[in-house]
Amino acid sequence: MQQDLFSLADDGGLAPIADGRGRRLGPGTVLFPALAADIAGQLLGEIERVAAALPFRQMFTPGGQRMSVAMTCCGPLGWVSDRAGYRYQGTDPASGRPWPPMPAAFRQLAEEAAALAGFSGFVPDACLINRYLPGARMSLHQDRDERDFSQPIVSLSLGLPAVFLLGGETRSGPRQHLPLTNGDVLVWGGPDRLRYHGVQPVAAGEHPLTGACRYNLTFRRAR
Ligand code: MD3
Ligand code: FE
Repeated sequence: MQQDLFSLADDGGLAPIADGRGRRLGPGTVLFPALAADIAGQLLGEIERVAAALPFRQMFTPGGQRMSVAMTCCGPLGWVSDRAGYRYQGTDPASGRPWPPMPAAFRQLAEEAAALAGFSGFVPDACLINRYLPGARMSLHQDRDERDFSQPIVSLSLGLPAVFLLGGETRSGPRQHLPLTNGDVLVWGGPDRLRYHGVQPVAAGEHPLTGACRYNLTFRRAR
């Protein structure tokens, strides 16, 4: 598997990989600090174009709770949550129309980061864009609506910082607290693909690029 390309650290992690830009956080998890910082402005422009076509909205959990994070999607498939459950589908349920196309700069970044982490050949078919205003959070969960868990997920953070929680394979148990800041790219797959994770409430603040806002993009292979 691709995992063989990884250089496992003797110190239990944090070994530089892929020409020194990445830091290993787990057997299948690599953080690339500020990898996208130089193109953050361009990426934000693309987010604004997607959101002009499909505005951010707060979805509801199957249990009927409104999520604090607002979302939009782009690419062939989008993720939907409502009373019927969680799923990927090819059209926006509100409009019945296809999702906005995935900007080339998004797909390029996702594919490059995945390859740097050892997942060459990753081609995302869905991009979920989460918007966190101060106070918004994401409770501990697994990402398991995708068909093939051998495919990694790539995440990009923009704007205000947040504390990311990285747990294990069960909901209980210890969690790593990991600050994510503007331009950070995180790739996880292989044995880490089903780890529980979440985001602590975003603190109020002002970011020069995004204002009082954090964005997180996740690139997935849903089907
Ligand atoms: C490492 N988003 O959309 S992405 C989500 O910041 C989601 O908006 C978060 O969780 C956000 O489903 C976190 C970073 C992430 C996500 C899942 C992981 C890192 C992970 C699972 C295992 C290991
Ligand atoms: Fe998640």
